[in-house]
Amino acid sequence: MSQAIVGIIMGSQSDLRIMKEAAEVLDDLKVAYDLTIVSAHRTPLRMVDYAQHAKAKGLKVIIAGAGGAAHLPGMVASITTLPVIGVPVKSSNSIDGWDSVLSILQMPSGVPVATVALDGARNAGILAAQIIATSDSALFSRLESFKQSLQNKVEEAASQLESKGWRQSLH
Ligand code: RP5
Repeated sequence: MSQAIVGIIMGSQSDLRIMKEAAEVLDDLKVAYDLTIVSAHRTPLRMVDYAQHAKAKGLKVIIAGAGGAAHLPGMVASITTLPVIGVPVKSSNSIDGWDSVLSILQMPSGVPVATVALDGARNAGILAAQIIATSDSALFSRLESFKQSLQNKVEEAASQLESKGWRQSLH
């Protein structure tokens, strides 16, 4: 396994069902990552330690997911200069998900967190890969193939729909 360049962290084990989607897409794109639990509220000193040492251990991007009062991405971004992608998770302590979206999204000027959609861990993984691909041409090519596959799927579905008609396409 090569050196991790993306760090995936989450506030609780209960976030893994969502956050695993970032890991899965990074596996597909052959981007090395490490993944662990770091809680802003329950292990604040572990969070500080993680953020302070992230660059030195070789990470280039951090993906941080949390639910409810989701302070992890913003607090990590306040400590490190690495880009941080925040994933709002709809969790057991969420009111409706907006609480975690707004906790991560509404950062003060000077401390950005690139916030993806509610439970949008897959997009966080893709965005992390895109950031790294700006200086990795092989990864850039893999991402171009990935984008092409998205286009192909829609075009195949459209031509099937057009040839079979919408009633048949429901089955
Ligand atoms: C947040 O509280 C975590 O990120 C998780 O989404 C939520 C619930 O945590 P658990 O009570 O399931 O550990 O800090």
